[in-house]
Amino acid sequence: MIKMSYLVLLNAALWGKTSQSSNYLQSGPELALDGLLTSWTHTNTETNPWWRVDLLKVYRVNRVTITNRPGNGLRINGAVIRIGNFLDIYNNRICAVISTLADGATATFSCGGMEGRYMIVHIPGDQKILSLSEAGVYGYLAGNLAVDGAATQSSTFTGWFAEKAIDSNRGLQQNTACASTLNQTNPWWRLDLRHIYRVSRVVVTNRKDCCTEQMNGAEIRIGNSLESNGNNNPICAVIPAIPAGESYSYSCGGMDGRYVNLIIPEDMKILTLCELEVYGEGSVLTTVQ
Ligand SMILES: *[C@@H]1O[C@H](CO)[C@@H](O)[C@H](O)[C@H]1NC(C)=O
Ligand SMILES: [Ca+2]
Repeated sequence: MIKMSYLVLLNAALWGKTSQSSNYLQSGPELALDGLLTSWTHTNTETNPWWRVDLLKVYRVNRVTITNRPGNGLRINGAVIRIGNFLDIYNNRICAVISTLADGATATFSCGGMEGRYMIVHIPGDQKILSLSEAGVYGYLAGNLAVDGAATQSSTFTGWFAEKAIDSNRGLQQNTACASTLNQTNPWWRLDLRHIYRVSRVVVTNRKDCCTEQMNGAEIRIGNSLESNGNNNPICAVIPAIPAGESYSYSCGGMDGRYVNLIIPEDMKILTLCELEVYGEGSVLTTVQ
């Protein structure tokens, strides 16, 4: 038996909130996300009907999938797929136009990383009905993943809590926006992203006011193990030094992990960190056998 791990790109639409221009009978907008090809959304016959999913966060959308209803499939002809951040659907950019799609068929539309919180399907024109059996949105989370995580560290210098390195404040105005350990052996800081991500890069900001060497030699480690407090996970990079108040980006080339650690593996060291940002793919690792 081969045991393998692989990344399953989740359909980001699944946790989104749906709406549409009108509901014909009980055919609500959520029926495009119930996984069933035998149920479909259905607007009234109207001018410019639309369907929308709010992904709740901004994604870089690589592709959209649309499954047509099993009958009357010609109604989809001319439907427009848009991605963007605007509630006014026509302000969002067009990813694709569906010329035609066979009854019950699924088509994939490449959106090339268009950024948006909303994916909209609409049909321009009068006397139109919009029906979708299923819709999918696949892509990457666009923002800093760290802000939804939880931080902890090996020890805390008065008031310099671990969370201050994920408070979206790089601490350049006041150093109270930074985290710091006590002077100790192997000081470490850990971020729990709460889900497994494929990390493309980590951005680390050093303090500006003084003591810039309190980052030197820190290893950035990423993985899923909490062995040794997560400090045995694979290394993405070692930070030789970061100038005062600067933010350095470390490319991790798609390391998979839920935990991101910084550790200085030395005696009598203080680890100080003003901000740590994580960027990567919003997907989940699944183990199958
Ligand atoms: C850490 O403690 C050692 C031993 O007391 C001391 O020599 C060293 O200067 C301290 N480091 C810092 C950065 O305070
Ligand atoms: Ca901060």
